[in-house]
Amino acid sequence: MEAHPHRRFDPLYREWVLVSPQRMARPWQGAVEPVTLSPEYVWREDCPLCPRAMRANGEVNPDYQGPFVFPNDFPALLPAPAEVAPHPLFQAESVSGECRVICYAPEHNASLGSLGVRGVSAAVDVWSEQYSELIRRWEWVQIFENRGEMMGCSNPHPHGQIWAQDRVPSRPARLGESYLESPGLLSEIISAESGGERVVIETADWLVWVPFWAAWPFEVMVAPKRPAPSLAGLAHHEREELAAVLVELLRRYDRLFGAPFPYSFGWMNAPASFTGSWHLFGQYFPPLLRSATVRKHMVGYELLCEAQRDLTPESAAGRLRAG
Ligand code: H2U
Repeated sequence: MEAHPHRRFDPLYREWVLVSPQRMARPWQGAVEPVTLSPEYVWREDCPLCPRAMRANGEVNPDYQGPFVFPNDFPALLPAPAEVAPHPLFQAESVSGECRVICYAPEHNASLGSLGVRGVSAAVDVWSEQYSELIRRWEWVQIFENRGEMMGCSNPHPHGQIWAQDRVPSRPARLGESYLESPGLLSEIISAESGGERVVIETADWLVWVPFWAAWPFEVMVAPKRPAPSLAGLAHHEREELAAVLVELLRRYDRLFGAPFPYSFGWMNAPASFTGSWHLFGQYFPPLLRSATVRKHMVGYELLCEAQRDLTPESAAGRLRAG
């Protein structure tokens, strides 16, 4: 498998990925994107996420000291569902929900990883509280973060988002089907990966690894070894260990190419009315491939057929471990 094309199956989302390790030797003439450095200011009046600054809707943020959550002024989901017309071919359905923004810290020039274990612990607590509050009213609560311009992040101030809605979206719905059909699936995967060549960080309670079927070059999963259904179901020691694990992972990411590592990250917490046994995990999807400027594009074959990668997950894990 180290030198020949093969396909790998993701049993969680039920997708295949084409792995072509022999292509790593090819000359590279793809895009080289310029590195844009975040402005190094601790506070910026013109940043709507900074303490005491005015947001787009005219509200002034409080002088917050720790994590600060506010309703997204440009929400993708609205609380009241709209009427949709039935049609046999062009199916539509109503959806309702709410969106929030989480500023992890007041410092404009920080990143989640740079906040250290205390700062990340505070973020873990806020993620967990937000999930607990929103899951009482909504079926699905998606906590996520886009880091870096490359991932469409609109502002370098360290922040994430929450979208809560009345319906389980497509990918988590597929994940739910896998959990219902194969109870204990993620526990089995974790046991099989533990101590192995795809592990990046392993502690008593947590495993961070490049999944066997990872689509993005340095994609990783973060999961508690005990099958807690959500962040809210974690024990105190699991939360504390999680903060340390995330700080370590984010440092390794930033060290890999010597620059802030862009990614999309999110938590897969249990839906409100899920009847099987859900196993929480987090996923990082970073676009970088060869350097801080050379990224992987999901184009051509990937758009038309399925994800494809050259660097094997085993090599990616090795590089993240060594970093
Ligand atoms: P992103 O950087 O991932 O786009 O997240 C920033 C969010 O902050 C974005 O969803 C919101 C945007 O709608 N925002 C506000 O709610 N108010 C503002 O004044 C600016 C940005």
